[in-house]
Amino acid sequence: MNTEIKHPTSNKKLKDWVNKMARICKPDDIVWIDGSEKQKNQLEKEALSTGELIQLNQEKLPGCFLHRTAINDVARTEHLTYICTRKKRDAGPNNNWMAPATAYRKAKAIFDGAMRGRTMYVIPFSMGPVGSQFSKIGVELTDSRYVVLNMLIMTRAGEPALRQLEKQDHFTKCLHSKAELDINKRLILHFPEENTIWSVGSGYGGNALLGKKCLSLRIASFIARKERWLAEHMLIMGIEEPNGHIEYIAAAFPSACGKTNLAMLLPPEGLKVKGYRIWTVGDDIAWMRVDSDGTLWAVNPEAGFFGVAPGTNSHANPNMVETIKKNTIYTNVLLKKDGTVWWEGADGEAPEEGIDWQGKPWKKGMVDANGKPVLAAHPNSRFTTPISNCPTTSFRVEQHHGVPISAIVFGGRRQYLTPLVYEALNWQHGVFVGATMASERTAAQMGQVGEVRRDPMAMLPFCGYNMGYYFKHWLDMGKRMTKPPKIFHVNWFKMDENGKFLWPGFKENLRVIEWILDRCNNKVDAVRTPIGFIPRPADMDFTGLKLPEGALEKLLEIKSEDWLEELKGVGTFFKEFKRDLPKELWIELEKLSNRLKANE
Ligand code: OXD
Ligand code: MN
Repeated sequence: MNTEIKHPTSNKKLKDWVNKMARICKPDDIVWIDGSEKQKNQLEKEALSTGELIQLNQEKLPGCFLHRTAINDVARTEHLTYICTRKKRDAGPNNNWMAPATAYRKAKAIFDGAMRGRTMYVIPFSMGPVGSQFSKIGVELTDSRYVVLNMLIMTRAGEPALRQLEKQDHFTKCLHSKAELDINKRLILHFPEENTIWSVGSGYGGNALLGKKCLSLRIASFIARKERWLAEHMLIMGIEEPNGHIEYIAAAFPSACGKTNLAMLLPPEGLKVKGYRIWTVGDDIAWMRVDSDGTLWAVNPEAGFFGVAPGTNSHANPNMVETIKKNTIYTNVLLKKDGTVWWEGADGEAPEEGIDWQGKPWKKGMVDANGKPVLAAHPNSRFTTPISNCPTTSFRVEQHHGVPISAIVFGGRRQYLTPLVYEALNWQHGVFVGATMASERTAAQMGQVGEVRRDPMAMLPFCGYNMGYYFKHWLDMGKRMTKPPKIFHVNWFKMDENGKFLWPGFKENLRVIEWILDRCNNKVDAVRTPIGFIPRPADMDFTGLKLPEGALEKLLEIKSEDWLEELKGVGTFFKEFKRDLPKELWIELEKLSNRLKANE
């Protein structure tokens, strides 16, 4: 390697670190990413020649490419993901923990010489608008062109971030190498006390695009507690009322609950006549701060969407269908003969044939040796696409101040227990509602169908420290606000006794959000129940929607005996945190239990 490489920065800490990491990884060359179109085109050209990317039909999908990952590298590998704090207790029962010295030693052995014969790209990037008080700068070193091209979509990468590093010394040090893409030599390590991430052996987005889950959630959540703000796994959307006034909400859902679809929904016909419009600020991550006015403000730190392809179609998400027509990188989907792409649940008929996500010839109706359909696209196939492509992108995504949050919405997938919507009694109770969030497994997931999995605030795989401290931090944040957002819980997935969904979901969800905003603006009263406030049916607008007879009653039904049973599971979950669980949550559990018993 050319050891005399001239780095385009005067930041000594940055130069020293790049040199030190290069001595470990031993790349043939080092290239700094400047964010220019020219450099991007050059990288695309190289990626096409190495086979990392396949060019798609440029007439139908301009600026779009296809990438295939290794077959065993198709999702986040949570069992290989670690939080490496000095004290194990600080990582908490919610994380895998490794001592920092052990983690560095193990990973160094894999990183050693891993970039021989390759280029090390240095990507300076900003999460959040460059220079905003919300924003954080990171620098990712990687030997993957696919990672560089995705980071250019997902973050604000290049010159402006580099210029910011002339003014500040603190940045998240992100080291990534594909190495051998060997699952046995794969580690995703976070060192929150050193603002450092080391990821090796994977090229999958969630493991390799280090600005996303690793920085914006795991490392950011740790920093946020120290700096007294919130880094959350939440969408941010604006709802414009007919008079032009826009209210913003932030919402957290576990995977497979339609977070991206909700973030950019089109109003249903019946409400469209009222003049509502939805504005998308973000679909996955929210960074939120208490402003001088005592309210909560939020930005989306990302600049793109990393969406799941299967199931994306004009019914579920017409805006996303529009968004991914240009400048998009598709990963692990079917390549059609005409150079376009397809996945299960895409618009229209399945094509007769194509090349599947593994690069093998595929034919419609194909089955494997066990008679099971051969999937054209991997169930976790993805697209990476700029947020600016989206027809509903909020004009405030680049505003340094972010958007004011009126409501925080938690959600889960529960067949029988949880009503369509309820409002927490106050902030402390709302934190309890978030901390007890859970979803049932669907047939699409491994394990027992219907089994309840706890996923507090949808942050279980993403909280970079002990969640007991995290709950306490949430409680403290509430005390710092003079006008905290109201907290709600929604469940789009309630079923009748025959296993039929009671609520149509998708765009109709706006009717629930309308009620939520009416509550925030004190426009409607509500029914107080043991679990919180639920709507009076007359306060929800069902224009143009005909629910089956009795459906609304079932959607809003609360069965005390079922909730008391649920609380047993909650208690078991809380006990995992031992003395680190804030006493306020035990108090909320007891109060809820008493209210339910009084209601029996
Ligand atoms: C994601 C996830 O990819 O939550 O956003 O897994
Ligand atoms: Mn996510």
